[in-house]
Amino acid sequence: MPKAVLFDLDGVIVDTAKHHYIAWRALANELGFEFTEHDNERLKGVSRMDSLNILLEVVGIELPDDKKALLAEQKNEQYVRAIKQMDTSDILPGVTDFLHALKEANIAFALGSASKNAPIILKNIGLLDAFDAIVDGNVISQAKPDPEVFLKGAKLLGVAPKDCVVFEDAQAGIDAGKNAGMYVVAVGDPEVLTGADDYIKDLSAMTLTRLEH
Ligand code: G16
Ligand code: MG
Repeated sequence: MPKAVLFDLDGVIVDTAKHHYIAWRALANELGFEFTEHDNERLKGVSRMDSLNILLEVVGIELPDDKKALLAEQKNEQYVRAIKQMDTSDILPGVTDFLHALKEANIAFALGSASKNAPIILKNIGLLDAFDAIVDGNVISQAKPDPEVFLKGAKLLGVAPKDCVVFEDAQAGIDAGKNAGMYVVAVGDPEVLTGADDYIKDLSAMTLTRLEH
């Protein structure tokens, strides 16, 4: 049995991916470009500024750093307006039951998210105090696929990386978990996400028995 579990936030605990996409698409439209859901797949799990750089690469323009800082801020303002409306009904299927099962089995769990907005989201969905540790975009210096976010989580929980399981919905996050030497469960489509150890549609498919890999 693993000793700790590390959860990504967006796409695993809550579906904020759609709010990120709507805000990035609005920004692209304002710049005079389309931005499809297919293009958006590359932004999942990636930091805010890296996301903007990918978007600008996709639409084929270059901008100075000060302009990019303003655009990233503008996107974040729209995104924050959306997540301020979130509540417990936004928790994805299976999450609450699985967290309870982990608590009962005395398996520690932490958040490992690239988002600087993780605390607002967790507060709004009533899970701010549920996690034994929180590692988010405010405390990491290397974005996924760098393993920093998950290695920090394991360290805070006092558990060796090989005894940790990561739940991730983004390719960058799956790669980060594998780079950390952890067992990775992908939340999503095996045709889109590669390199994970197990695949589930959402956490309602997860049990403690299945965790025993
Ligand atoms: C999330 C999202 C990314 C987003 C990043 C930064 O990470 O998946 O799309 O760009 O956080 O978010 P923010 O702009 O709120 O700091 P994760 O790791 O929770 O999936
Ligand atoms: Mg995610």
